Amino acid sequence: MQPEPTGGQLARAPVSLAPEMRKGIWVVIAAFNEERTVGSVVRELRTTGFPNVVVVDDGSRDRTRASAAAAGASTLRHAINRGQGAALQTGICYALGRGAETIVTFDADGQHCADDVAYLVAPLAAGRTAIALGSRFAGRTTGLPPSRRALLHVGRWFTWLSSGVRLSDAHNGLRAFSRDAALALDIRLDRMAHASELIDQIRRCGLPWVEVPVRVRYTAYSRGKGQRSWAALRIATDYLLGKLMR
Ligand SMILES: Nc1nc2c(ncn2[C@@H]2O[C@H](COP(=O)(O)OP(=O)(O)OP(=O)(O)O)[C@@H](O)[C@H]2O)c(=O)[nH]1
Ligand SMILES: [Mg+2]
Repeated sequence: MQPEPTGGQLARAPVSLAPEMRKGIWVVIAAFNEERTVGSVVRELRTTGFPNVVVVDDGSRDRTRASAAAAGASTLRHAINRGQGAALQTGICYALGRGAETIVTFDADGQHCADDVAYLVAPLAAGRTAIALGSRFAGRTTGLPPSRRALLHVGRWFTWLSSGVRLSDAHNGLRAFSRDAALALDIRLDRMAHASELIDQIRRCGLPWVEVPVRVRYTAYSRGKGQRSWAALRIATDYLLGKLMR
């Protein structure tokens, strides 16, 4: 059996975040049927120095919530499966209510690396921006299937055409928001189209953003569970309908 990718290294200068800054960071994880990975994701974040983690169990049929809680996360649960956008908005509202100064969104399927969070938050800590968007194409991916890579590039062009915002990676779940930016944004598209909706809102609100190179590791598990190619059509339809109904 092939060993699972670790995410590898990225050439970049080390960053250090002041303990006060770390205390104000809340990591929000939307999770749907992720009992196999969510516990280790939460543990990795907490041992990397990010103690405040909230997992929103999005109507899972497995032990996602129990695994997250056992690993030390605060947990919330949607009684029915509503989609990643809705789960993120639930978690962001919770984190704001707990006084978060910075909010980081992070996937539950083990694709992100906890030590990328410091790199994502560093430009916010330095007062250079209000939003940092993780980019796997400015950074590094391991195990990404060619068909998925092609689709992600189509997604970038789609976002560029529809929002006028040119990103190197438009659908990366790893992002950081200042408190004020999180208060200004409001995810209304419940499912995966929220990623394009967020870019639209960032542009409309005139919020400053930067892209930050991060790693995304596709494992056999995450490839098996992740988005199917046909889902892109549904995402585009949801997004365009959302734009019409705004
Ligand atoms: N698929 C799916 N994921 C959800 C849902 N609600 C929350 N999530 C979480 O959203 C995160 C991203 O889901 P993925 O399906 O892996 O989407 P992705 O990472 O953009 O797509 P891939 O690149 O194919 O992995 C994971 O942490 C999921 O557990 C839901 O209703 N469906
Ligand atoms: Mg995934």
